[in-house]
Amino acid sequence: MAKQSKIIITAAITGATHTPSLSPYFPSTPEQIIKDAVEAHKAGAAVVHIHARDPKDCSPTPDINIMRKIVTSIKEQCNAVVCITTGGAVWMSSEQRLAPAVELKPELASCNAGSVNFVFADLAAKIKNPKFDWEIPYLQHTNELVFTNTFTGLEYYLKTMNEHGMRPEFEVYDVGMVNNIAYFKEKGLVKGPVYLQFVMGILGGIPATVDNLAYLVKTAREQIGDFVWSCAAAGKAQFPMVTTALAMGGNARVGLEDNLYLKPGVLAKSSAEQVIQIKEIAERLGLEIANADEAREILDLKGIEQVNY
Ligand code: KMH
Ligand code: ZN
Repeated sequence: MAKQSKIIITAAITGATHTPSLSPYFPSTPEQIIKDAVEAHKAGAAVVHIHARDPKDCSPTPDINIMRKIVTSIKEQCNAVVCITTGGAVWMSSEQRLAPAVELKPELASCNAGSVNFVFADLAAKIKNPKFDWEIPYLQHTNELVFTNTFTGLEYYLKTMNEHGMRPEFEVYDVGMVNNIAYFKEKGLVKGPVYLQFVMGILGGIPATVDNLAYLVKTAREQIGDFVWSCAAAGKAQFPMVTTALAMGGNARVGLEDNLYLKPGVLAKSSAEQVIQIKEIAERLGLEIANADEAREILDLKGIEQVNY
């Protein structure tokens, strides 16, 4: 596969981990998610990764109509590549998680490449006066849950994505998941180019270290062969890891889904602030930033005119 000429910056906007009381800048209503995504794109993010949240209480929701409203408004305001989540929240069923992507048929959709403990209970201790009653029990409950992605589920997700021309963005939380992707590639269910998002530092997954990132990339080269890759990391590991990824020839994911801070002790006022910071770092490394259409080229996406929203 030809060396990538420009790097893809992804902005993951809201996710299903952080809750509104953890930061006054956290985008947790549909309007705030739309605004943060469009600003992040204007700041240099070719791709925006989108989860839906309920306007009533800012909680993660599988509601297709809310997701449609968010991605439609983003499309009306810019030509960013929208990556719709199929991970949703840890408590959602496999069907609930996949339904928005099936209905809206985006160019890119996340595909979580295996099961993992996905624990962020310790965040609860940071909330003194919760805005909503659900926040603290929601965070603490992750101690009880497993983020389930069975082989049957993965096969169903891949067949569904292939059927609707969606490119899977494989979320890889640990090295065993590289082998899972290789297994489904062998079965002919993974169509090229293979796009890996190494999501590091989740409690339950691979720790966010440089050695581990090198190990993930090495294992993927051995098991998968050609692939495009990107790196994201939780919390304070975010910028050290995504900077390392750029130096290693990878791409970068930032955004308030993964980290609420711009630097230790300084809350980020938007995902765009993190995009601007990683863009500066990339340019100092002599790298050029791909715009949305160049990202479409690199990932061989079906095109924004082919989506169903
Ligand atoms: N919220 C996590 C449980 C995805 O977007 O596909 C999963 C997640 C991954 O955010
Ligand atoms: Zn996500």
